[in-house]
Amino acid sequence: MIDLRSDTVTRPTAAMRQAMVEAEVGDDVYSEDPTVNWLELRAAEITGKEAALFVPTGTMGNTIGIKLLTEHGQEVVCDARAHLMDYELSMVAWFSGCLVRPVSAPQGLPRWEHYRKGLRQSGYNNAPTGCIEIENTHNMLGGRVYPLGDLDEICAESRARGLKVHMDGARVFNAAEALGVPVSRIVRDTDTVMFCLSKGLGAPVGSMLAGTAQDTARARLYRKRLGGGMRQAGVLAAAGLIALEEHPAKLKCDHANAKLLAAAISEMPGVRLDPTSVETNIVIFDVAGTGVAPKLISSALKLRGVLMNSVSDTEMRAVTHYDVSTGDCLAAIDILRQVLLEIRK
Ligand code: TLP
Repeated sequence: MIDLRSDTVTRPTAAMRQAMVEAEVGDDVYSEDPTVNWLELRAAEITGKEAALFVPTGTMGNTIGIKLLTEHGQEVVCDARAHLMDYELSMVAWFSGCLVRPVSAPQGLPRWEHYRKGLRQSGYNNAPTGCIEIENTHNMLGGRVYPLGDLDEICAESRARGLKVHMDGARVFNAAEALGVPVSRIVRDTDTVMFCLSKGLGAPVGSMLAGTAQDTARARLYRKRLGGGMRQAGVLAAAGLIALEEHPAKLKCDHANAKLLAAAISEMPGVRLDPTSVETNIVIFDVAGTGVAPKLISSALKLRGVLMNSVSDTEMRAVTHYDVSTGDCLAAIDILRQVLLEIRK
């Protein structure tokens, strides 16, 4: 199977498995797991934040990040297609007691002028805005990367109004690779950032939440409350350390493979995709013009050994990662072309 459903599907490398076997461990609820402690230290250094916390999932990292930056009854402004909005089971409401206020930009990533429209002033009828959430790279907008200027403006304008900023940086290392800048530059002005070790970086499990030392200490309590106190988690952190230290260098190849896919897919009849919009490892394309539902295309592809998800009534998504080679992508292109030809008959 050529699995292009997500970069979450990567299997741990031999080096990761070896490091897991050899990991020194302790009880992380007592902060006594040396491998977790080292991973947290390195994540803080790499993001340029005071401290970081190892959490089981990106969803938990976002949930805690928003909780740290808001008070019950406030609003969180984010893009209408943010992961936080669509795929996190309303955790902002459930755990933080806040309403998500979606904003959208007619073309792509919302800039400050769009976020600004979602802000609410305190008053008799309005719940005040607590924080702004930015997803970088933006998954459902095809792995788009925030230009640094736009990011700086959002953070500066938010700060000027006393608003906090959380970044869902599940794939912020992909953004760093695309921009050619360190992750610390991208997240410089955010209050908290979550990034995933278990997406393009390839770890089997885990995400990091970074911020101030004080916020991170509170985050430890929220993690425990959510059932995320993981005890001898050093076996997981050992793989996470390899992901963090060694795998950012591999992302370049995933981006090249995504561009290869995008160039070919954009030429296929009935498909709408601007290949120049593909900046990282996610290719989202509209198949409405084929007259066939994405779910049917997905099923037909599966029968021929290619896994690719539909992400809306008209769109499909292909995600590259280190477990798909350039050869696999070329094969997937051929198979998709054939499937589209046959299915439209
Ligand atoms: N994204 C998954 C699915 O949930 C859609 C994927 O296959 O892309 N933020 C962003 C931007 C994400 O893309 C994801 C996962 C998360 C947060 C949540 O991470 P996990 O799955 O570790 O909770």
